[in-house]
Amino acid sequence: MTDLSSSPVIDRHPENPVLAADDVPYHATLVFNAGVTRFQGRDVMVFRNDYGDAERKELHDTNLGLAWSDDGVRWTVEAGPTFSIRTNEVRRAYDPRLTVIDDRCYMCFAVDTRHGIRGGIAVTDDLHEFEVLSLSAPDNRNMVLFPEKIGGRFARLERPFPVYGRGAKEAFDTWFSDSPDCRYWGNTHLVLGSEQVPWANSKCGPGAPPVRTEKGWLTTFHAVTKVEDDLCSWHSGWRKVYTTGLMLLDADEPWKVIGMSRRPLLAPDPAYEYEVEGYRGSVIFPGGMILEGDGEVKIYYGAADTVECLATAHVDDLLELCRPIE
Ligand code: BMA
Repeated sequence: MTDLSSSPVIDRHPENPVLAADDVPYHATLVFNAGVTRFQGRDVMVFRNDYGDAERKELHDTNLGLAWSDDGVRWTVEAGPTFSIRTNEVRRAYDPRLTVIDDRCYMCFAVDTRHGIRGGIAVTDDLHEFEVLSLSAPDNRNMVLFPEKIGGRFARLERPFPVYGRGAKEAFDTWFSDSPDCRYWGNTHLVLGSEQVPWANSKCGPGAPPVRTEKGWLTTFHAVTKVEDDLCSWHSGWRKVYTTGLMLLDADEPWKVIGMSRRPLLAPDPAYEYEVEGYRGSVIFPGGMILEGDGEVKIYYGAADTVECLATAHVDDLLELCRPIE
């Protein structure tokens, strides 16, 4: 099997997980795949909560929880969930991603609908009242917004999943689109084909929203490696390892990859996210990235589709990993 180990430049936080079901003051079972950003002077997290009966390994529904922090490590969860978009057509929203643009907080999310999976974008000024700006055509998800307009336009990464067009394989890729108003999207470009990720043999897609550095946009992506043996999971037959990759995108034409890590930045650790008694072991899914003034980068990720964790690295080390791709 390909070497799926983490880069030595990244450290898992000693207090991981930074958020788990026990921290939530309402019915919570799997708390993971959160969006995290800094908004109005505090760190804010919107997390996915799949709830049900953990002992029976049954899930009943999903909502999105809201938490705040002053240090990015200890989080206080609000009394009830936030944002809901449920209708007869839309079953649930999940995998939120947060980006602050011009002092407003935007949230990308996926929705399962009766007619496919769609990527949504909403905007809020308080994390309680949201205005939905757009919902893509199916199937699309893992959308993330860049934290600034580029050439005067909102910009996003996304992962459509063309089953027929990609030969009925899960060979899904990372794409770019932009928009004058966050409602109408176009100017679509391929960013990263899954075949360009040396350690993956399946799909890749956006992770956390990008951060600006002096060399370009630094961003994580998720990459999937299918393996032959069953992995530790609530349900048998789970054979996908989710890792986190890293790439650097051109500042002005962000569909151009300047460099990419040759190996995973974060891969499930055997004693940690891999064999954890969780929903799907061997899954790491990044959803939040904060660049501090001193160069520390905080990366928040869902682990084993069960808890939310934090890892840190120095921005210079991350930029160093991003080598030109073939
Ligand atoms: C994907 C999504 C993610 C999840 C991942 C691993 O299809 O559902 O939310 O983390 O699978 O289970």
